[in-house]
Amino acid sequence: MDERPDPSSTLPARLRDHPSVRAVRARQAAARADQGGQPPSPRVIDAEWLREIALRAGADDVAAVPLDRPELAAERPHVERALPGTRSLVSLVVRMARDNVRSPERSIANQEFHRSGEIINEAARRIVQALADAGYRAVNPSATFPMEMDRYPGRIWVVAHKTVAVAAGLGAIGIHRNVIHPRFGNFVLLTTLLVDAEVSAYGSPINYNPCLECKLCVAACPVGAIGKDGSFDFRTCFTHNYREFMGGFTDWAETVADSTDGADFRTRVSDTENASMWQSLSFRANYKAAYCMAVCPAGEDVLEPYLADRRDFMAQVLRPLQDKVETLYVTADSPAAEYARRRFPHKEIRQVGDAGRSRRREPGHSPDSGH
Ligand code: B12
Ligand code: SF4
Repeated sequence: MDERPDPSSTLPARLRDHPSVRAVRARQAAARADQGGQPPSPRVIDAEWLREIALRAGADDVAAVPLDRPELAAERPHVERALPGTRSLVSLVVRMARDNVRSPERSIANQEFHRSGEIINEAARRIVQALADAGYRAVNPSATFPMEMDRYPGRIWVVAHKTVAVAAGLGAIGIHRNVIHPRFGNFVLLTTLLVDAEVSAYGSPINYNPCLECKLCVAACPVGAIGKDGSFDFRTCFTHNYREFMGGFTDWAETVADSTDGADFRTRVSDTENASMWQSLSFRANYKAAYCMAVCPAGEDVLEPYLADRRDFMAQVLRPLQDKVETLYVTADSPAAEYARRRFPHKEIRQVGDAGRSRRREPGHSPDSGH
C-alpha cells in the first residue's frame, strides 16, 4: 500500500474542494488502484513505444540520447534553458524527396526544404503532445526557423540537431558538414525533442562514416565554401546561400535606404533580385544553392545510380548545377569571389558586405556586379 500522506490534506480547503482538483485526485486514485495500490514507479519512457509514436507521427527514423553524454556538453546550458529538468534528447529524421533537392530549378528545391521542414515540425509537435498525455514534460524546438533572433548574430538555434543526431547514432557528418544517414543519405532534415525523463534504450554513434569522400560536394559548391579536407567556410556559405535570410535582407534594406530615388535603386538591385526577395519575404526565405547536399551520392538507398555509372551520375546531377546561369553573392576581394570567377565564369557575381551585413561603399561607387 502507498504509505505516503494524501497530498490533498495539505491543500487549503478552497483548492481541495475545487472541481478540477477533485477530478485529478480521482484520476490518481484510479491509477493507484490499477497498480494494486503501488505508487507509480520512476517514469522511464519505453523506447519501443516512443519509436512507434514517432513513426506514426511522420518521422522516418528516431533515436534517443541522455543529456549527460560528454559530446553533448556544449548543448546542455541551451537545452536546460529551453526545458529545465531535461534528461533525454530524442533525435528525429525526416527524409526529403531527393530529386526535388537536386533540381536546378530553385523553386522545386526550396519547396522541398520548406515542406519537409513543416513535416518534421508537425511530427515533433505530435510526439510532444503524446508525451504530455503520458505525463512527461517535453518540448520541440524548431527544426529550422523561427530561431532566437534576439541573440543574432550569435548562436540563434536552441539545440544543434546535427550534434544530437550523431550522438544518437542516426548518421555521421560528411565532408560537406551535413549529417549522412546510413540509409537515406544526406537527404534528411533533423530535429530534437527535449524530454524530462529517461528512455529505456539509447542510441550510440555509428562505427563508420557513410561519406564516400568523393568530393562531389566540393565541386558543386558555387562559392567554394567546402574544402577538400572537410573544412567549411561558414561566412561564404551564409553570404551566398542565405542572401534572402537575415544578413542579406539587412544589406538589401540598407541599399533601399542609401538609394537617392527609384532610378538609383534600380542601378543597385536588379528587378530579378527584388522579385526574389519579395518571394522570400512573402512565402518563406529561399536558399540559393544547397548544391553540396544535392549531389551527395552517399547512403544505401541513394548510392546505386552513382555506383552503376559515375560519369552519368555527374552528367545528370552535378553538371546541371554547375552549368546553371545564376547570380552568386560573395564578399569583396574574398577567396570566394576569386574562386567563383575562376570556376564559374558564366555565373554573375555580386559583391556584397560581410555576410551581407556591413557593406562599406565609397561615395559614387556602385556595387560590383562582377561582369
Ligand atoms: C547554423 C546552421 C547553418 C549555418 C552553419 C552550417 C554549419 N555547418 O554549422 C549555415 C547558415 C551556413 C547553414 C547552411 C546549411 N544548412 Co543549416 N543549420 C544550421 C543550424 C541552425 C545549426 C547548425 C549547427 O549546429 N552548427 C554547429 C555545429 C554542429 O556545426 P559544425 O558543422 O560542426 O560547425 C560549423 C559551425 O559552427 C559554423 N560556424 C563557424 N562560425 C560560425 C559563426 C556563426 C555565427 C554561425 C551561426 C556558425 C558558425 O562553421 C563550423 C564549421 O563547419 C541547424 C539547425 C539546428 N538547430 O541544429 C541547421 C542544419 C544543420 N542545416 C541544415 C541544412 C539542410 C542546411 C543547408 C543545406 C541549407 C540549404 N537548404 O541550403 C546548408 C548546408 C551548408 C553546409 N554544408 O553545412 C540541416 C542539416 C541536415 C543534415 N542532413 O545534416 C539542419 C540540421 C537543419 C535541419 N533541421 O535539418 N546552416
Ligand atoms: S558528396 Fe561525397 S564527399 Fe561530399 S559528403 Fe557526400 S559522399 Fe562525402
